[in-house]
Amino acid sequence: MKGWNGRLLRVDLTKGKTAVQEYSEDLARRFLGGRGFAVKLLWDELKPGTDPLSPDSMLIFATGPLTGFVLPNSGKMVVAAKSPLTGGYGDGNLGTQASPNLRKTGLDAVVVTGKAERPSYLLIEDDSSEIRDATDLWGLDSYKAEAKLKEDHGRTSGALLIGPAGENLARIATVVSQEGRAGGRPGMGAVMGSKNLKAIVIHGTKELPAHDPGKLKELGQKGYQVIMKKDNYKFWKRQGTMATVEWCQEAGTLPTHNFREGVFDMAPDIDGNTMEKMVTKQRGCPNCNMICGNVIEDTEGRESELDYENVTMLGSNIGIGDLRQVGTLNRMCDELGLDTIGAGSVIGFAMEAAEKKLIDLDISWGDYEGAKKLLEDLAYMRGHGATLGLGTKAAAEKIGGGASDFAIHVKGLECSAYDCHLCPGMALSFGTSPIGAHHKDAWVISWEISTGRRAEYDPDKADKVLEFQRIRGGMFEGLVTCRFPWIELGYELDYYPEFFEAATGVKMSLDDFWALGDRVYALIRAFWVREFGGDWSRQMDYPPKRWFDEPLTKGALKGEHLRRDKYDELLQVYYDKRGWDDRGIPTKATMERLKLGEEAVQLEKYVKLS
Ligand code: PTT
Ligand code: SF4
Repeated sequence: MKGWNGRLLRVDLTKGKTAVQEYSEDLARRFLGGRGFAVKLLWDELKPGTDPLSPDSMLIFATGPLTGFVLPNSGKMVVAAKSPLTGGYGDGNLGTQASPNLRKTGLDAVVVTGKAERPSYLLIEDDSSEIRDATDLWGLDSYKAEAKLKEDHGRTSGALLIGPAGENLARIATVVSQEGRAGGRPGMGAVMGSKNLKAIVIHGTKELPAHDPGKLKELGQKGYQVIMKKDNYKFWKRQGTMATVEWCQEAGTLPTHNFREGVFDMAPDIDGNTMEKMVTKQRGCPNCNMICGNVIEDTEGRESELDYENVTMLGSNIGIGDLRQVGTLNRMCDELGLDTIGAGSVIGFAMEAAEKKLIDLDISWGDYEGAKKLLEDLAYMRGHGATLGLGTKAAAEKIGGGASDFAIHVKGLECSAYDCHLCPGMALSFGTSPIGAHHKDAWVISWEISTGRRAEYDPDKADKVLEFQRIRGGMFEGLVTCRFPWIELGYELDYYPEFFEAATGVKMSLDDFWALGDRVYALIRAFWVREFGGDWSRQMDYPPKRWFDEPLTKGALKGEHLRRDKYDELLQVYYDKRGWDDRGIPTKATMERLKLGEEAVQLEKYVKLS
């Protein structure tokens, strides 16, 4: 096999052993890499009902066949596990030096099981791998721990870490890297913490095995040039994802006060234009020429790398309109290893619960000091943080008194930063995302608004969600490269089959990639259904209750809300297009068509397939 290394590293922390394993060509061809590998390994090897925070759980770091080659934006990696936040499949995608380094050790993925007796880190250097003592790193924030590891193992190594949040099993803990990259929103940091694994340090020096290295080099060079000539390139380099604040405010979709409203009075104070005046430097992922991490100084003069989601969830969603204060909260999340979206959502939820006197917590909208304190408590799972750190859904269930009505999540994963009172397409995207309410798979909101969203529930919205899920959730999460060249600058998708063929020697058309995406989606859905059994229902594909029942009270969209019956019809259109039954479960025929016949037989042990 070219393109793929064909090997993964097995790490059993209980036994203190590591072993390299060759994997089959069938796995590569049927599941490609990244998310595809992750779900297939979890499906085959994780016993249904396993506690995600027990030693039996699996934590997977997976690259894809394009990762690490000198091609546009190929420095990404998928981190996946059964989620302790949702109880279903969970993953995230981060850009880090650890990605190309892993590939250059001759590996494509690392699968961690067991639990180390004491705090440990894993060191992978070309052909050697070793579990080392991390007692002196445990308790350190991610910046300090990474600095120490880099001091010991060199600046060219890559490190994946957890902060105190992961150590203390906060269910909204992520994996972090490079002072500002983070991935694994559905609690992947907690899974790592439950294994007593503080970090993975990777250093690789091998040549990546390309099918046609000359062609790949030529395509890569051309790719970077094409990207630089795109119309939006210069503006992107200035604002990155932060431009979204302004247009979301204009469109009335900016998450505000725990998604009660879609406009925020102080939005201009936290938008991309304000940020531009404050930027001190930019950071990004490896192999990228459109780097988008804009760094500002926070209230204490420390660096904080901003992105749209971070700024709005820790800004407008909790009523804070000072970008340096938002920068501090963002920096704290990176240090503590908390997901900014989860944290901003939980804090907004807590502010509303306090306002409604459902919890005895001294915090209110815009309360910066209160938010800082709560972030610490969330990461250390102490005080109110012990409940709120379980995530919005679980916390609301514990608090009771109607708190679930304003818990903003799907399947337990907090919503990314798009208010959907009048965006049924984006609501469907959140509803059917394979990990809970994340925008990563089908970010249809820009299309929906630009094409006149008042044709509200047209079936073409289901088509768009499906199309984006295939491209973003299927192809990009399988090849494991950043999707921003395509979605942000219009870099043509046709380049990707060319890259893939030069890397692997395998011809795949875009349609083949879509079929691959459908296969991965069906298996992820099967995983959820296997975990939830009789508790699974189509209601799990519904967006938060608030968007149906509580109309907006401000701005041009005042009075708007989602319609339940119409949403349900749109969901059915989506199911029909996917070949899933009216419970949202792939039919037997669909599974067979997608070359998941064996998996269908296994699934039938848990649920009768249509
Ligand atoms: C991603 C989610 C996002 S999505 C953001 S900002 W975004 C938040 N970032 C966080 C952060 O930072 N620190 C922190 N402690 N928590 C954070 N939580 C939030 O996590 C990220 C970019 C971005 S910025 C996006 S959209 C794109 N995402 C991609 C993706 O998912 N797949 C892919 N093939 N390419 C992508 N390119 C873009 O990458 P999750 P990063 Mg992230 C600091 O992880 O779990 O998927 O959630 O990886 O390296 O930081 O790059 O407006
Ligand atoms: Fe990373 Fe941004 Fe470059 Fe994508 S565009 S690879 S997120 S720096």
